[in-house]
Amino acid sequence: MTLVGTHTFTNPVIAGMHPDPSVCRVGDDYYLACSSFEYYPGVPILHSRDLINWTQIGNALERPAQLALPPSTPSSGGVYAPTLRHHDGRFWLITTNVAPGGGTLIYTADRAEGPWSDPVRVPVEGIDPDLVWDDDGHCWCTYAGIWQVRIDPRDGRVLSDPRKLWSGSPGAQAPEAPHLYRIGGRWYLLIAEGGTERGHAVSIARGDSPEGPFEPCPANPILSHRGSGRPIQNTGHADLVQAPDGSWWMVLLGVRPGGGTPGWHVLGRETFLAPVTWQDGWPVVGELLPEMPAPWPVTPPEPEATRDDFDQAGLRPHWLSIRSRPDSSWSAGDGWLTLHARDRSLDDPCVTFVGRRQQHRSCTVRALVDAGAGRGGLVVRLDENHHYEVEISDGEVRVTARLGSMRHTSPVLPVPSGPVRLRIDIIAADGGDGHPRQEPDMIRLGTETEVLAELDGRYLSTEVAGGFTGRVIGMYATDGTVRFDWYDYEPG
Ligand code: 6LW
Repeated sequence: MTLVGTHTFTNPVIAGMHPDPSVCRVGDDYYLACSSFEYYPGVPILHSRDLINWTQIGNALERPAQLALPPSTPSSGGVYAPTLRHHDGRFWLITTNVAPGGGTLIYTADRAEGPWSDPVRVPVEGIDPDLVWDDDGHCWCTYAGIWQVRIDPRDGRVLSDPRKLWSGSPGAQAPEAPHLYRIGGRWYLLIAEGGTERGHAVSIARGDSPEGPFEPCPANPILSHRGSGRPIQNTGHADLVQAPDGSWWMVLLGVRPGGGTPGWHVLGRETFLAPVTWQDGWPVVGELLPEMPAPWPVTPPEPEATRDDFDQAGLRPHWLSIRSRPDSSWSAGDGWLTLHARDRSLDDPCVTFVGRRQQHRSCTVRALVDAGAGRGGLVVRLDENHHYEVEISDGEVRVTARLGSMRHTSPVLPVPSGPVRLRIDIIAADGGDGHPRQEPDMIRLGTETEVLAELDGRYLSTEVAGGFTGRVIGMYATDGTVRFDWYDYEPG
C-alpha cells in the first residue's frame, strides 16, 4: 500500500525485495515482473490500474519444469532481471536463470496471472535480456554488455551473430539492464550503468534502427542519486511505460539505506516510480522523492489483511520458499501450515521454509507454532550465512544469530508443550538523533511475553551480507513436523 492521500503517494510503490522491475501496459492495466534469485516460486507478477497501487497476482515460474534451482545454486544466484512485454495478444517474459543448468529462458502466457508456459531456451550468454519486435516482425534480444542478437522467440533460435550496441558512458562500469523501445519514430536504448550499488545510474541512447547506431543522450545519466544525500539511493535498472493519457513513467529499483555511515539497506532493492517528460526528443526524469504528487486521483486500496490463517488450500503468491517447495514438504488448508523438515539447518540450501518479504522498516511478526517433537520457528533471513531465528524444540525456546562463521545462542526459555506464540519486532532507528555508527534497526526476538534477544539489524543488511536480495521473514522446520496455526505481519 503506497497511497497516503488521494493527491499524494509514497515511493517505493512496491516495497521490500522487488528489484529489476519490468513493466508493460495492456489497455488500462499495467503488469510488472521482478527478479527472484534463489526463491521459489520465481518472478513475481504484479498488477496495477494506476502505477501506484500494485497487487501481486501470481508468480510466472511456479512449477519445477519452469524453475530449477539445484542445491548448488548460491543465494543471490538463480533468477535475474526479467523483461515483461505484451505482443501479438500474448505476454512474453524473458529472464536468465544463472543457476547451474539454467540459461536464458522465454515464457509466454495468455493472461499475466498465468499459467505461464514451460521455458523456451535461447542460447545467449548474458544477463538482463530484453525483447522487442520491429515493424517487420523481427524480434531483437538485447542483453547486458550491451549486446544484441535477432531471435525467433517461439523456438529460441538465434538468427544473427551477437553485435555490441553500446558500452554506456565512458568510465562507467557494468552497462546492463537494456530495454529497447520504438518511440515517436526513433529507437531508444535505455540502460543501467555504474553497478547496482551507490553509483547506479540510468542512461539512454537513440537511433533510427533497433540495431543502431545509437547516439548517447548528452544529459546522461538521465537519473542517478550517486553522491547525493537523498533518502532513496542506488537508483537504476529502469523500464519505461506510457499511460493511456499519453504521460510517460519510469519504474526503477532503489534502496532506502538506514542508520549512520555508510548506511545499511535491509529491505533489498525496491521498485520506485518517477515521472518522465520529453525535451528535444530525450526523456527527462522528474524528481524521485519518498512522497510524490499523485498524477491522477487514486483510490485507496483495501487495507491488506495482516493475518494468514492457512485455511485455504495452497499458499498465496507472496509466500516464498528457498530453491524449491516439494509437495511432500508442506500442506495448508485445514487451518494450519504444516512443514516437514528436509535439511537440518537454516545454513543449508534446502531447508523447509515459507516466508514473506519484509516490506516495512518497522514491523511485527507473530506466529502460533506447534513444534510437537520437531524443531522450528520464525527466522529473519538474508541468506544461509546471515539469519536470526527464534526456535522451539524439546520444550524450550531459544534465539540463534548466525553471522558469517559466527553463531550465538541466547539463554533458553522453557515453555509448556503445545502451541507457543513466537514474536519478532523490527524497530527502525529514529534517523533524527542518529550517530555515525547508528544501526539501521533493532530486531527483538522471543515469545509473545518474553524478549530473548535484541540484535543489531545491520548484520542482516545487503551492505554486510552482500548479494542482491533483502530480508525475508519466514516459518521453518529443521526437524520433524512443525505446524503453524497463523502468521501475522503487521507494519510498524
Ligand atoms: C541484474 C542487474 C542488476 O541482473 O543486478 O541492478 C542484477 N541491476 O541488471 C541482479 O539483480
